[in-house]
This record gives sequence, structure tokens and C-alpha cells, in this order.
Amino acid sequence: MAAPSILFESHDGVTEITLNRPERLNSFNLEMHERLREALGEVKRRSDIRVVLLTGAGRGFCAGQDLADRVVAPGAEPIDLGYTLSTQYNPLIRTLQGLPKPVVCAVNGVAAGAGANIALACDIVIAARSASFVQAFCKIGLIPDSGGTYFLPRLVGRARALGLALLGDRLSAEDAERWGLIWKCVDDVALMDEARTLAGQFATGPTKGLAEIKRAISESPNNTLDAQLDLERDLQRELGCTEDYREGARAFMEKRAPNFKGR
Ligand code: T3D
Repeated sequence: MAAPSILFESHDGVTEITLNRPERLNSFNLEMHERLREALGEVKRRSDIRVVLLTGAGRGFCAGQDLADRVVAPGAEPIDLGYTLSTQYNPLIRTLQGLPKPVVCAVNGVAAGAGANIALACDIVIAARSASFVQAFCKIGLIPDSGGTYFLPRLVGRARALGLALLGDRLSAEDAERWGLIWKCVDDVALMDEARTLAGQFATGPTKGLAEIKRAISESPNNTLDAQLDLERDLQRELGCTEDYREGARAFMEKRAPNFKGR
């Protein structure tokens, strides 16, 4: 029996999802898209899951689309990549961004093509020192997709975004941290411990508050200051009614650690 393309494990409020096609550097085929969609659907539905940790099996994080599924015989009709984006990659990016729970991405090795941009769509990206990011699309005549043309200029500015996208060179994890593309680069042996510590912190955090932080930061680049101030007012009004806010304020005054329930 073939190994599952996605490993899914939940404990103590944390769900670890591992992309599991290591022989192809965890590149995506249709089956892996479907399994990942189901896994993220379960994360969204279950209130006991309060954070996702996404990583890859083997020496790579994800090499984007499995190009073995994209070889077209001479004279045959092209594959409609607009269709594959609208049915597979775009829903995945929207799900990661819209998930009302933090998504920690532990980039264990090379992240290329859509694989790089799936990592960038997560909320906190930690990479192993030996990992790298490659906007490989230009090497095969495509543009960065899966949000690449959205995230890159916003994260690193136009000059670096264009350099990465037009050249397709490898960016080391250290440079990715230095450029502000990711949160942190850590030693390879420390990667999963660091990622799990962070995930554990989020799993006992005020889940609704964390979700709204994610939303406010995501909406910010497209808002005026006025619109953003209004959004902050509306979200703070909602959060002021949560059990976790009550607990947070009370715990602060009682000089003890808060016991957040995610409600
Ligand atoms: O639906 C659509 O198609 C539209 C959406 C597109 C989204 C995309 O992601 S398009 C971009 C697709 N990805 C790429 O172009 C990346 C291709 N891979 C590479 O450039 C390199 O493999 C890496 C930079 C990622 C890593 O290089 P390296 O030297 O560390 O490893 P390698 O030797 O190139 O690869 C190891 C194996 O994985 C190798 O197989 P082998 O020779 O051991 O049997 C290689 O063919 C395989 N592999 C790597 N990436 C892919 C792949 N096989 C299929 N598809 C891949 N994307």
C-alpha cells in the first residue's frame, strides 16, 4: 500500500501536518491536494485544535507542483493551469490565510515553486539553516503563483521580489530571515523543537484573539489608516466580550498565568 501523502497528528491542541512525498521533495499531485484540503477542513471544524504546524518529510519542504504530472505529449492539448490554480492552489492559500487559528510552518529543507509560497502564506515561518527558498517558476516559463506575486513585494520590497522571481536563484534560510521573508532561521537540529514550542504556546493562547490579530494584519496592506482604525475598533469590541479576555485581564491583576480556553 502506498504511504499517505499527508501525515496528520493531533495532540494537546496542536495538529501537525507533514507533506509526505519525500521521493519527489513533497511536490504536489492531485491526491496530496485533496488530502491536505481534508486535513485543513478538519482543523477548521474542530474547536479542540488551536494551532497547525506544517512541515515536510525528508530533505525537502515542498517543490511545488509535481512536474511529472505536467508533461504534455507533442501536439496534445495543454493542461489548463488556470483551472488547477483555481481548484487546487488558490483554495489552499485562501484556507491557510483565512484559518482562524495560527499556522506555524517549519521549513525543513528546500521550498520551491508553489512550495515556497505555501510557506509564505503561513503565519510564522521558521526555517532550518540548511533550507532554502526558490521562486523556480521562471525556469519553466511561469510566474510565481500561490500568492507569490502578492507576498513577495509586501515582504521584501519590489527590488528583491523581482530579483527572486526573475532569476529563480536559491535564497538561503539565513538570507530569508535577514530580508524579512520569514520569522526565523534556526539550526537544523533545533527546527522541530522550536516549532513545537511555538505551536504549544499558541495552543494554550487566546485563540479568538490570535485569529483576529491574523485577520487585522492581513487586511492592513489594503486598508487606509481610517479603515484600519475602524477594523481595530470592531475586532476589539468583539474580543472584549470573550471569556479569554476576561481571564487575561483577571489573571494579570492576580499576578498569575492566564488559563485561556480559546473562547
Ligand atoms: O497546476 C500547475 O501546474 C500550476 C501550478 C504550479 C505551481 C508550481 O509549483 S510550478 C513550479 C514547480 N516546481 C519547480 O519548478 C521546482 C522543480 N525542482 C527544482 O527546481 C529542484 O528540484 C529543487 C530546487 C526544488 C531542489 O533541487 P535539488 O538539486 O536539491 O534536488 P533535485 O535533484 O533537483 O530533486 C530531487 C528529486 O526530486 C529529483 O528526482 P530524482 O532525479 O531523484 O528521481 C527531482 O526530479 C525530483 N523533483 C524535484 N522537484 C520536483 C521533482 N519531481 C517532480 N516535480 C517537482 N516539482
